[in-house]
Amino acid sequence: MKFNQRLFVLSFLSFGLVACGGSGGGGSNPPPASSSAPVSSSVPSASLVSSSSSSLLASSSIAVTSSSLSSSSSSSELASSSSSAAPVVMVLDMTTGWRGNGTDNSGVNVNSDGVSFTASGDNIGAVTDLAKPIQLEDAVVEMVVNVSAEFKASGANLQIFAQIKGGSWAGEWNCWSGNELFTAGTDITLTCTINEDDKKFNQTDSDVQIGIQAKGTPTGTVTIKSGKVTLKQTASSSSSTGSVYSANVNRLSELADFTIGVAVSNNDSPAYNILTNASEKAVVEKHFEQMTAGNIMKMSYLQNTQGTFTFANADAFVDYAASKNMTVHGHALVWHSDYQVPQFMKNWSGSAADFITALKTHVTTVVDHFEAKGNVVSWDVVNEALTDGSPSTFRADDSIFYKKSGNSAVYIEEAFKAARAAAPTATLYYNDYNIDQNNAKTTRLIEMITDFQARDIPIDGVGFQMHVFMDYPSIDSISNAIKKVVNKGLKVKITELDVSINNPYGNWPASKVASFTQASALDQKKRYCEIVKAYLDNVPAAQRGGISVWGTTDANTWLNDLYKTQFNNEKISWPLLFDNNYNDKPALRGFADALQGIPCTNL
Ligand code: 9MR
Repeated sequence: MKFNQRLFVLSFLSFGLVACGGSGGGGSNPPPASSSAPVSSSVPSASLVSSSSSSLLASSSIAVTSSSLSSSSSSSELASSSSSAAPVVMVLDMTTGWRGNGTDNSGVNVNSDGVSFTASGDNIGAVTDLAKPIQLEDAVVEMVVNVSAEFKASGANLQIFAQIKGGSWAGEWNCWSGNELFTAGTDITLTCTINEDDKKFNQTDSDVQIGIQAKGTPTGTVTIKSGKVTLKQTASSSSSTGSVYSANVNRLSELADFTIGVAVSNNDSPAYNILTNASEKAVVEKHFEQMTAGNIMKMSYLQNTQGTFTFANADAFVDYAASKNMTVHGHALVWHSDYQVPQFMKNWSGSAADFITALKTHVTTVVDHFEAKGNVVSWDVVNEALTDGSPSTFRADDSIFYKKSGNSAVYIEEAFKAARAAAPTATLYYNDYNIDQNNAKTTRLIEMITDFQARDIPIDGVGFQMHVFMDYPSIDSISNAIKKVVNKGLKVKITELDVSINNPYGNWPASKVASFTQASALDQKKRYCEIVKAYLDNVPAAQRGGISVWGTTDANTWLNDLYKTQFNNEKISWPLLFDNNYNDKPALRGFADALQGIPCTNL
């Protein structure tokens, strides 16, 4: 392979570090008394300074830059129109898609450090693909690399390059990194601006491969630890949040050794119906391996009139999941929340014993029905039966189940027993919000578990809903709460994860974030990463029930409804992994970073 070496631009780039913004508050219900104070946010942006110096090659210029650190607050939007100056950042997935480059290469080795290759000759390297259409003119490629002592001693150099995939070397861009730059075993960030004007190639009709290769007479190994490409082009999405960011995640669920799921709509939200909305389908099928019905498996959807079960919608949803090799997390057999409690239960005038029988009939009939399908592998048996505040108790006045069971929480254990009888191998969860705050509610939860275990009530796990804010609750609280459940030997499932940018409980409205800025998006990326990391750090593999996000697109989040009043009808939660147009958000990258053991940053 021949290489054009007309222009070499090399620079070192450093990014500044950052404090996250956000403020404290509660979950889906009233805030705790102990909301944390808001923290101001500032996100330094990276800046690249280049200076030319002469080159050995007449027509080349080599620019070596020193680190440049800017700490100004970033206010750039994730484009709301094509006139925005938002760069499109593509983070290279270091876990898959790489291959050896150059004649007689021996392939690549992908491990937790990144992508390595044996530099056995001139032009041997590693490449990955960027799908067409793309425009790389003036794009900045950054790769963090690490060379072995043998490579350093061989005197060989490195070259970042981009070219048509599988095509000739013509039309290629590349940048030179001389051996003198490397210290064996020390990471170095190589930056290449690909701007050879006379070497443009057709990236609209051809895929591009991008990578790094050894030059000279190399021996030893080179490891690419991470990489990203910042396109010069501005975002062209018409999305209201406007991101055309790519997190470069091929399939989120493939990165985890536990189940990654998502809540989806059906006829409860027709515009986003998983069975008919192609964008919804595409994102769900691409990244997830489990679905939860956002609403349609709740009580009133399945048995609105006593004795008449309506399974058609839920069946279609569960069958669709099966057809895509996805499992289903059943949600929720028993939940007090008014709108989905059937009228016949609300109006119950019979005895407490008969009410419990009716409740058990619901549980048994529903679980039996879906057992027959085989892909409903777990259930939220009882949802949100504990109160907020301190001390936390069983919900009483606002729970029809408690009241109609003779002012008793016995309905909870009866529901678990009925579910176990109908589904001997399904994982049975108690599911709740705010228990991640490691507060009085968490304490009460643990007491309930202890009691259930002592009396052989069949509970297998706890669902942490995890409707959280940017800095509340703290990762420490989340970790400690999770640990308490782990210590009881139960499974932990994050069942309804979302991370709202705005928090109507903490210093509101002074803390309001009015638009979804790049700074917010990157802070959210870090927050997602930290939450997933806390899960990995604190839940042993055998007790991981998985993580599910509560929706796909920011356009269809329950938070848009919940905070209608506080947010003055503005849709300013932006809590999910995909923007209004189903484009990746940095949050998706953050989730993936944690799964791949990549440090959590807002860069
Ligand atoms: O996302 C659900 C939303 O569409 C419904 O209107 C709402 C009804 O209260 O329920 C939402 O989902 C809830 C889930 O079932 C239980 N945990 C809290 C979720 C958000 O409210």
